[in-house]
Amino acid sequence: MSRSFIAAAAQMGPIWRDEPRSSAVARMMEMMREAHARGAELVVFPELALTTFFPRWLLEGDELERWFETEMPSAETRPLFELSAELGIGFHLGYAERTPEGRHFNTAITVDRAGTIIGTYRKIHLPGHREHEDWRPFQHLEKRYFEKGDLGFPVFDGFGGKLGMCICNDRRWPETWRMLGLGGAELVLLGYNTPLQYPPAPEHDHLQYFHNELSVQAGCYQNGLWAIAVAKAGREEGCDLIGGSMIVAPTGEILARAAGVEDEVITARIDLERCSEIRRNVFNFSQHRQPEEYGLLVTR
Ligand code: CDV
Repeated sequence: MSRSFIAAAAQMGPIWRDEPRSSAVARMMEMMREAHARGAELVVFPELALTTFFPRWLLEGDELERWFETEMPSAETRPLFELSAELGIGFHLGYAERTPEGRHFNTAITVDRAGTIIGTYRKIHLPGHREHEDWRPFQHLEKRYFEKGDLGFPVFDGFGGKLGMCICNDRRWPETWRMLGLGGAELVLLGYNTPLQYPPAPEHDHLQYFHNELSVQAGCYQNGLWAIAVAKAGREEGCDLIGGSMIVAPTGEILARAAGVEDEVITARIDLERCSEIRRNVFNFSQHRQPEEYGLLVTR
């Protein structure tokens, strides 16, 4: 496959609490068709793209378990895999995973143009809190509902290059990007659900879009790689989520950006050869990196 191809970010507007997975999948299939019609060979969907962002509520037992997928593809998601294979367009998707052993992860997969899963990632930086906190306008119980990912930051072959993934809060951590950059990733795929309100520090609410761009642009530039960052956006069950989905070049430039907070497809041409513009120059790791000076990064 050519190392230069068109890719799409498929931002999703809100998913309601009682919206069936089949409805979310139908919305994704419509955007997959649009991305394909616009020449895309890869389309990226958000974090936890099949359901509403359920960690905003304290849930127990079956009320909680019903948000998790026990197989992928499942009866409800298989149509997306079939359309991918029919159109010859790959995709990336986030979902809540329950393993056969009963472990729970916030997971993302990448699927190639034949509809086959080629990469799996489980979220490592889980934000929020473990116990219900009354003072919050909404909960963020990712630390309660998910285990820390146990797959590291895998880099795998796909779309003519090396791919990596991360999920939402991971994008704020330089360590995520550096691990992927050191692993050789040329394109990072990621989804997010980022509330416009951050209740522990409301003085930063007006910076939510800025911090999103700052994190992704810095990650791309400092590691000489591409990223496709995709939101679930809009007012979901009374909670406002930022949009701002974007496709970012290794220079840190945003080449495409979503305009609204609804379902929206944006596209850009990704040329993986362009990673070397940065990697052969200012961030030539083998020439300029000084790992012997970075001990604190892993000892504390
Ligand atoms: N889904 C997330 O990981 N959201 C976090 C919020 C809670 C700060 C984020 O980093 O966007």
